[in-house]
Amino acid sequence: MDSAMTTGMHHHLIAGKDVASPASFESRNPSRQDDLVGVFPEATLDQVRLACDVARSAYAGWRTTPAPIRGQIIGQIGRAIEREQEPLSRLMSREMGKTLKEARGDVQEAIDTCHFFQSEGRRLYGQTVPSEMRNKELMTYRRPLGVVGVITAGNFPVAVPSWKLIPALLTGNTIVWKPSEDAPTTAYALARLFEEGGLPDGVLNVVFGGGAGAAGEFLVEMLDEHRLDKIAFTGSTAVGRHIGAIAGRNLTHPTLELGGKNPMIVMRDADLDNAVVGALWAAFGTAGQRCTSLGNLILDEPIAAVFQERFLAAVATIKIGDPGRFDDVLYGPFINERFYHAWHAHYDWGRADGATLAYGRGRITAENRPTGYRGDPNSGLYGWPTVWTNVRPGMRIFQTETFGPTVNLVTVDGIDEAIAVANSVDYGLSSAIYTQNRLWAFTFKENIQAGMSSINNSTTGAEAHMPFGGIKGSGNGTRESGIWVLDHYTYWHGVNDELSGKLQLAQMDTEYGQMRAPYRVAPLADPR
Ligand code: UN1
Repeated sequence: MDSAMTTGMHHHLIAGKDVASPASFESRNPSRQDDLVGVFPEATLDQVRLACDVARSAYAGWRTTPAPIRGQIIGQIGRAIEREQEPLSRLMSREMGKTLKEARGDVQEAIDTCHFFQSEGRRLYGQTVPSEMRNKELMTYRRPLGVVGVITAGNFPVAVPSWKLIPALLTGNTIVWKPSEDAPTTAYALARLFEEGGLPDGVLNVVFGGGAGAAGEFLVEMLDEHRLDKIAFTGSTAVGRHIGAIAGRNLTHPTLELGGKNPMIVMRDADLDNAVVGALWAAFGTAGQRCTSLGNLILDEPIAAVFQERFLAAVATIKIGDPGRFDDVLYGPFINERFYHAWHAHYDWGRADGATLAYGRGRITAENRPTGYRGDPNSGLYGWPTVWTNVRPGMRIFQTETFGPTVNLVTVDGIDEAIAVANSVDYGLSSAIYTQNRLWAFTFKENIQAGMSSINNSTTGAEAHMPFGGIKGSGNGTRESGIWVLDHYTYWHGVNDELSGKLQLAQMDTEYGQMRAPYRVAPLADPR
């Protein structure tokens, strides 16, 4: 990765050219505010509009490029990302604060997505369908939608954009992407690798800036101007509802990947060592800043006390700090101040709800630090791992996504109550159960309200070729990844080809009447 990608003033990428804006914003390392990672232009409404118009002009050429050729370009992008995996991962870890191990996984998810979709360019199957007429053929085709707006979050700055960009491009759409202002340098470097892969100018355009009142909101407005045919968004449920309403009034189908308050059930027969490790990772990995992070840990009564004891002992050993300096930390800083404040506010809710604060003391500072903290906590925003006990469904901390290092422990009696409690939130993204009992695992699978479930594993860690997405407040039912995502970047086009040289009327000029019925049904009595 050349150093120009990661230093100094960056530009929007529109029509294959660098475009500047009058205003700019900075991206800083959340572990060390004195480390300036990049300076980025703040897109104006006119620039977002221009990017959409450029994508529209590029659409005709891109949609008619043979799909296997588009697939080959996706393959080339994948190889470019693979070559740059290490510098890209380091850049990501520096810019948004996840550990290097996790950053490598994030980049790997994009590489996996490229591998998957490269060969999808040689499938993109349609169907041939028998006609009810002689000398007539029916067939179906997947067609691209047109210009797609993509808005992504900073917690997975490579994986989550790739889930959208790669299938959208493979199926022949052109794109305007507004990456998160929390990881713009990582996004810029990724976009340059997409360019290197051989995308024609204007097929992928990138505009930088904030969300509300800025580039993100401008991009959504492009639906009302009929400059976009679709929008794909990963972020909060509140913003997702707003985008969904605008998309809906324009009769477009948005992709909405929203929040979660993901449950994990630990049953009385579970392998507790395994469950403790799984819960610890699910709740505190990425500092709880995954949409798939564990929110509610639901414990079956006979093991609740012993599990709680072992879990709290494990929480006390968690190592936290700047992942750029210490490679053994479980998690680093908050990605941004907004996430920190939202998480900090949950301490008030927990107290007001009457839950018991079993572990955690807010922001980590030099004077207020857990033993596992390494380095200088004042250089960034770090949160104590936080554990609440005596939590009940209905409490605000039980119901609301916190997006930070905190988990609620809830005690239940048996599988039926466990599932009912797990389902009693307005989200339905991910879920997990620890049990050795196959019937309980089956009952969970059948009844849990979630788009994704794990049996004896974490709520996080979806693989790149499985359908990713949720139900209820976690989204609108769209899925990312694997073959399922194709339906969200294409529409089905049914074609009938009349070869008979004459007008044959469907349903009317068929041969049904000439066929002998296999049995006779008594005719209905004449009503007259
Ligand atoms: C997200 O937090 O938006 O399943 C995505 C996981 C990751 C993706 C999370 N593969 O946890």
